Amino acid sequence: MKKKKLSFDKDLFKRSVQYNVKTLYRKTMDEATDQEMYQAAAYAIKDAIVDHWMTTQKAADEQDPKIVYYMSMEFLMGRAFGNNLINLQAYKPVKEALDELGIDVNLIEDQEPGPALGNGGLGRLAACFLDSLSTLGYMAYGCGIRYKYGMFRQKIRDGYQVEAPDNWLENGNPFELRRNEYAKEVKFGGYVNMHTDERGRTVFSQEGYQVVKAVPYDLPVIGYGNGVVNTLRIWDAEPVQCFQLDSFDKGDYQKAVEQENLASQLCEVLYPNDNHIAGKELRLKQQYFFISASVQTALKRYLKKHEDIRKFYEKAVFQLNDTHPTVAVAELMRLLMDDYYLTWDEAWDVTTKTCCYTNHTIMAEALEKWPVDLFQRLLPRIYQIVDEINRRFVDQIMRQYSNLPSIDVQDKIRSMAILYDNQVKMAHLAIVGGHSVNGVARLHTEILKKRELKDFYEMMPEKFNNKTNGITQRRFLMHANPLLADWVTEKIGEDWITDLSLIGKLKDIAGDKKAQKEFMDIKLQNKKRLADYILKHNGVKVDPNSIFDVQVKRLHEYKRQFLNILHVMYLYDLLKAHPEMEFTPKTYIFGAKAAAGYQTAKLTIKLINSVADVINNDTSIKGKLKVVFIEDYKVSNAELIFAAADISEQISTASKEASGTGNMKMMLNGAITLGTLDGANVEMLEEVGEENMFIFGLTSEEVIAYEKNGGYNPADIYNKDPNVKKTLDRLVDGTYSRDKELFRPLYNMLLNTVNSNKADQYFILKDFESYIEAQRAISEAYRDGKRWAKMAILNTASCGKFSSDRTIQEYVDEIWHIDKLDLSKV
Ligand code: NBG
Repeated sequence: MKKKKLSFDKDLFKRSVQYNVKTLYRKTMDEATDQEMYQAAAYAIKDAIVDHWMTTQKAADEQDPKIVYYMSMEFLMGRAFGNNLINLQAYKPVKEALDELGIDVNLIEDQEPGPALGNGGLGRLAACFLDSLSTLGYMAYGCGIRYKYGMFRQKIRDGYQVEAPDNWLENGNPFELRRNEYAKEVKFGGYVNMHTDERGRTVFSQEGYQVVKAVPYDLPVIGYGNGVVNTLRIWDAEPVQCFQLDSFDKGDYQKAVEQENLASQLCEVLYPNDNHIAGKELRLKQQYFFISASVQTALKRYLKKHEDIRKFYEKAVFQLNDTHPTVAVAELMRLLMDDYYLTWDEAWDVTTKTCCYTNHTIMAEALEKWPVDLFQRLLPRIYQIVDEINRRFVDQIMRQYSNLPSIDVQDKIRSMAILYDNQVKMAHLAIVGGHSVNGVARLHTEILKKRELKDFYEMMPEKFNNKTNGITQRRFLMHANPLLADWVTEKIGEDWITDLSLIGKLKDIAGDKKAQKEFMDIKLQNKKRLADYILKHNGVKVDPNSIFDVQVKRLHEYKRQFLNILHVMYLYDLLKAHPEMEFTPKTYIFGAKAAAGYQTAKLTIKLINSVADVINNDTSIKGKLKVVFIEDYKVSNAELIFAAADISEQISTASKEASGTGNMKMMLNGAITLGTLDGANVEMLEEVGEENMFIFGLTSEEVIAYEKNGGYNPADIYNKDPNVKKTLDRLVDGTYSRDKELFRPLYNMLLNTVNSNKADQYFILKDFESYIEAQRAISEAYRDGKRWAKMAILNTASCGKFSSDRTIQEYVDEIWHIDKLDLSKV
């Protein structure tokens, strides 16, 4: 049976755009700029959204389902305009309407600065999850921060990364609603006063604090074709009240100024670190700020309908996206005890049944630990509670392991206590204070259980579970690659849009000659689209018939962009030495932002650009090899890149990449993965089969064994293999830089112990040979067009598991236990 589409009134939309241009800008259609036209169109779309939004709220009020609060410091939403149209099933009518008004929909879409309130995979995952929650019809709130400046804009100057502020709110955000009526107060600092009230209860109150007003802005999150609109609620900070100068004595005046300053700083900027914690005081303030406001809101909402706060967990679940929101555990305890007078045990029961924690990394530098004195000074009452949670937990460890020798018990305490070495360990608080701990791919979860969190797993195995990540096919196929999306629909019908497992049906036609030709034609068109973008932005001409070999993701040593560019250097030498060799033309495409203070990452960007400069300008190789670094990699250009990729580089040191999600986005678009057995690559291999993927390198067990036992010396490889030696020497012989010392730090990192880091701690040289071999295999496979087309189709066809709809349904079934809204009843 064909499902009914949502209705959309095209003529009303047209009138609305014209009206908006007039009332917002006092202009006629001819006079409006592109940006003004975008705003006018976006407001017209918002009108259509609001009705659905209200209906969803009404259904939620009547049906009173359990609500997911997805708490996250990051939501990397990307542009909303096109995505909203897709999920409203209004893309085509809007495109037609705009055409009729003489406006190009692509031009309009390009006017929107995508909200970049996230760094990379972690933030984008949160965005995909919201899309899936709405599409599956579950009631949810995303809870986050409305940073005034999101992820910085990257410029490349003379090959170096330069950061520019991302002033995404410059022209306002037509999709948001400011909800002053839901503002909350959040308190920092001061001290805790303890006294007994008239009913004999011990009451704790924070005194001498600074307070800021948290004001929520709501953004709609539209489900695909079902009329469900959830809310991303992001908080901004404002001063509590404008103070009157004359009514303040000197001390108050000082405090008032400080409060104002705090409010103006809090939400100023997103910390641009991925898989790395800077440990700044302001960051902890940000965390407590949005968590306190969100937890207060959730409790308020519950109490509108329910009396017994001890059953809060029946109607709410907090999913903590990594440790960043973990202070929610203590904040919920605080509110339940101090404001709602529950006993410790009652509050603890509610808290542990409400909170769940997702771990996203095993990288040591990403584990959040706060100095006790900072934590205590900033959050005195919260600290008391954490201290008590810790005391009780340490007791529990001692009881549970009372049969062990005391030295072993001490080991357990050292590895699991929440407070240890004068630090507050946020992951430990998240594990102890909730009932679920999940990793984001099977391998990652196993590593957590067997190694990183081994003692916790032994003590509380029931909490641990895996939820392999996924991505939304609405944005990453329908919106990113309309040609392929239409082709898939033509072949198997449109139900894959909400049930990606159906895409497996394409396997039947993977060997079909006509299907192969169509599929590769679409790929070629997408490669031409990207080639145009590259010509425009980089001034480099690339050949759409060459292999587009893509590595786009945050720049991090463990992700090993360095390995990739070293191989390009190796290939270039080879080609120069053997100009007549059989050579499959290749275009290596990079895109990556480096954290502003991450020197090695920044130098790697410079190296990529320097290599690109030399190779792209060497006419002797006849354009067979090109290297492109795409500036300012972000959700919007990512979509163009994914659609055009032939090869998807997922080459992290095995065991280090928790899951990866770019790998899934490129697989869905028919790229073939070149990867290590890491993160979700392992599960992708199971789905697509080893003949349709290029796997190389050490396994995670091998890496972990080397890390534990030593036994790897990169110098052995350097000395043994003349080709490797030659490639590495190029880093310091002036080939890629007049200043021979420029890339010396990278060279040293491979061969010498630097600071306390072992030489080549990410096993680049160890994996180099097998990487070269895999690259060679790719070139060979590409020469066989039929084989390649079949592999590419099979990748798209085997992507069914990697929809975030599947992931979310697993969270629902195994952790959240929530029911769907039924809009047909309102
Ligand atoms: C990242 C991992 C990725 C993973 C995403 C989403 C952090 C801390 N972790 O491998 O590095 O895909 O989280 O789970 O950003």
